[in-house]
Amino acid sequence: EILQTAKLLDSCEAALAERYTVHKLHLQADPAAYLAEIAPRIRAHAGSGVKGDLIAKLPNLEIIAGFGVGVDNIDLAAAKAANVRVTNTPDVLNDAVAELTIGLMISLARRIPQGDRFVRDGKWLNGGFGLFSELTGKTVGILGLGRIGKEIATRAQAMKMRVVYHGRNRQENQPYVYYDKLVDMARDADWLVLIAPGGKGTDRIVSREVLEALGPKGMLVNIARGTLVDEPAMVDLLVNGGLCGAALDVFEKEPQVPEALFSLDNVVLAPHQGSATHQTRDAMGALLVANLEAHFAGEPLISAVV
Ligand code: 8YV
Repeated sequence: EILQTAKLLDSCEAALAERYTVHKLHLQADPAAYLAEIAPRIRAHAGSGVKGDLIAKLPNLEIIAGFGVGVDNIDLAAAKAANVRVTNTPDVLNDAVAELTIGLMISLARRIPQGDRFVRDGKWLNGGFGLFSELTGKTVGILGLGRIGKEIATRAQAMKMRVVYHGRNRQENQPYVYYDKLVDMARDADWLVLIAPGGKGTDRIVSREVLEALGPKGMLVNIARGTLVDEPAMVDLLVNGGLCGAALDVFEKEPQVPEALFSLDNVVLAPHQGSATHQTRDAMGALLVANLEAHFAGEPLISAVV
């Protein structure tokens, strides 16, 4: 018997229902009472967003199969302490996220969403739209040259950009220049792309100082987690010209987005859709299920975090 506490992709829910007895806590009239009754029978949790107090209520929990590569919304320490395995869905979303990153960058540089509105609003009839910047020849600094970061780097090179990176460590066999200080990379780069994991280790790593180093000509792209950025400082700099622009797929308190951004022309906003394609979400769902199957068959987990 497995537990779900939020809706999952339809194809993933169907695959789970074929294999397991699934309890959907989020659909219960009295979730607390329902949980108290089924808790001892639950051996797995399907989906991310698992706090330590839920783990504590499930004495026979063996595994949390997360949906997503990021595990910042699963209490890994509590899982480890309770001897509960945790899996995520890495790799299968690399291309989709990298693709959207480049899409957002071109959208921001060339003002594609604004141009669309300009045409729809009939403003073209009164004159041209304007001239903007392009990616060609610019330097992009990538924060987090992991699996997705490398896919972004390859695509940025295809856009004739120069790629540099910052992360905890310099990586062997990478053709890109490494910066051991984020602030130095931000100062030298035209674009700063964030694709590092969320969680305590990266909380507001993109501080006001880093944003000021990126500066009035700098473009920020966040495709990772809102928590990486000092969001109030970012908004302030975007409003006051301290940053040239930002393309943001993620925010600190989703789905809340700072309203000050809505009226800005130098910003492109997206609703956390990096992995949101049919093929990628289906693959993520299939990997979640495959991890559960491996676990219950006593086989090695495919993508274990804990
Ligand atoms: C979400 C993501 O998981 O993989 C991640 O870490 O942020 C996304 O793919 C997705 O929005 C599902 O909720």
